[in-house]
Amino acid sequence: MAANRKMALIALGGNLPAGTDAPQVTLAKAIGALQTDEVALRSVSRFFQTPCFPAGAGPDYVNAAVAVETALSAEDLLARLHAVEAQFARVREQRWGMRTLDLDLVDYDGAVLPDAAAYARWQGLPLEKQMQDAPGRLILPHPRIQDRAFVLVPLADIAPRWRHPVLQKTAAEMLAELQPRDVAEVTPL
Ligand code: PH2
Ligand code: MG
Ligand code: MG
Repeated sequence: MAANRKMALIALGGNLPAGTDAPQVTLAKAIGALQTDEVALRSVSRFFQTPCFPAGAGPDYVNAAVAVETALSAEDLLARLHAVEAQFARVREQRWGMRTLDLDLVDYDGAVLPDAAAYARWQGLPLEKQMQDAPGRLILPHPRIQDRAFVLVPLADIAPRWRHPVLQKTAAEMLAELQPRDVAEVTPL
């Protein structure tokens, strides 16, 4: 791999079968497919069963997280994630709709994109706006990390000391601030 490698964190999720594959099978296959000459897998979390958010909007998800080391730019890594999603039969219909595979770029080497002001706008969006408005470009770190047990539990599994570049809290600290009830619902498979 090229000398200029970056660490990235990716959240995985799925709540629909892809053909005959259950979500956990799809996730495992996707982790395999992610790896190329330019994307090296560094760690993989346990897989967790998580209640669908928003509650009642669909079947439970399987969620996980991986850390990779990559020679790709953030944009090229995102394009690669979308290509792997497409490979596993994801059809992008509805924002936050049910899906066979969702690969979200959570962190790319601590980058704040497109800039701190735009990040703050996305992070502060009320829930109903979050559901309507999809950002036209890559926002990093992922604006919802600190709110979601289904992201933070897998993340804390592989990178408890990773520090959010804007909030300046570690994954373990953000997890400790969630409602214990929400955290308890995220159960290892
Ligand atoms: N992803 C969503 C919407 N809702 N719920 C759970 N439990 N896990 C997810 O990964 C998830 C979700 C949008 O990407
Ligand atoms: Mg996504
Ligand atoms: Mg997602």
